Amino acid sequence: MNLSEIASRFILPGSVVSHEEITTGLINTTYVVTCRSGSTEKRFILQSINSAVFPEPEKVMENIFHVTLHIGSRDPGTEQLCLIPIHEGRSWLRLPNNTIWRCYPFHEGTETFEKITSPDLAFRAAAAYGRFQSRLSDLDPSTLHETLPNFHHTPTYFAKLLAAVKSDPEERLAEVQADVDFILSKKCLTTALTGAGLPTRITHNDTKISNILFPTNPALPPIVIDLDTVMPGLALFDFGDMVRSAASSAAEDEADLEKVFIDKDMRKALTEGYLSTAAEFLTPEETALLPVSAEVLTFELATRFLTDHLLGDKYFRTKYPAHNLVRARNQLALLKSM
Ligand code: GN1
Ligand code: MG
Repeated sequence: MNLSEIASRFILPGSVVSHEEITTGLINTTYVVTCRSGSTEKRFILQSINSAVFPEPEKVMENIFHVTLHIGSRDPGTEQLCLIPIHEGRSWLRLPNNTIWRCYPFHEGTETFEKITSPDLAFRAAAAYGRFQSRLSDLDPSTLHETLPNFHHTPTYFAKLLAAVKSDPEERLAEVQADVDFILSKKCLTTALTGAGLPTRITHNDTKISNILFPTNPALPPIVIDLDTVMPGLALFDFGDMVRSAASSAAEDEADLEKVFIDKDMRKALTEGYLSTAAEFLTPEETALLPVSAEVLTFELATRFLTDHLLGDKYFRTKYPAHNLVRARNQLALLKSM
């Protein structure tokens, strides 16, 4: 089935006139599809879920369905992510080969950033992620599937790195021994969040800065996208990952490590923005651990990238052979600057 045929299974206006792949995400396959009805063109996002990463993609869709419905009902006036149903009524499409596709309206008049440059945007992004958690704070976390068990359980990633170091299937260890040693020296970070007895909430779990759509009209609130990993988690997974991503002076795969460090003004703006919407539900214990959460999430992603490099780049999509190593070293440089 080609892309236009897949698109035509969703309730879209008119016929598909073009489509283009977007390759910024590291996991799923994403297209922008343009439909024409009469003289009007409208764009949509059509995306298939990577089933190597998400073994139960329909549970991912059930979570997204549940969460978008809840947010939509709590805040009907604002533009949110919403699923476009297929003609048979469901909010996603399952093909005979078990691939799952979903379709969203393309939010025109918005922009995304791989790297953020103004504290004002940082504040708005952080307030949006805090608002996202806040809107879900009256939904019971146990009503969502844990689609990726232990997704931010840092000790699990640490153990996976140790196993990869031991097996070294691609014989890449010698080249990265210093990186491995640095990670081992930071082992105490592994349990800083998961061992702290913090409350389980509904969290986004992938709060990188490129998962926010900023309306070009600054009066409008940002839109949180990429809800694949929405599930029970700790509030600080989201805060830490957001600081990791948005307060870095450089893109996640900048290879010149001199350019990679934490931007303290940006971190301050993110903290203030997050607290502007999250302070109402955070416990004092959570608030106290905000600073360390950025270190934990940076450490965790460095560990994940390095493990994937050792295992032969099986998880994260790469654009060149040592891409995951570059990413891992980038995150380690960021961590050292925190
Ligand atoms: C992946 O799907 P995407 O590209 O937004 C990853 C995140 C990482 C991120 C790093 C399901 O996110 O955990 O932080 O790459 N998502 C999954 O860019 O593993
Ligand atoms: Mg994602």
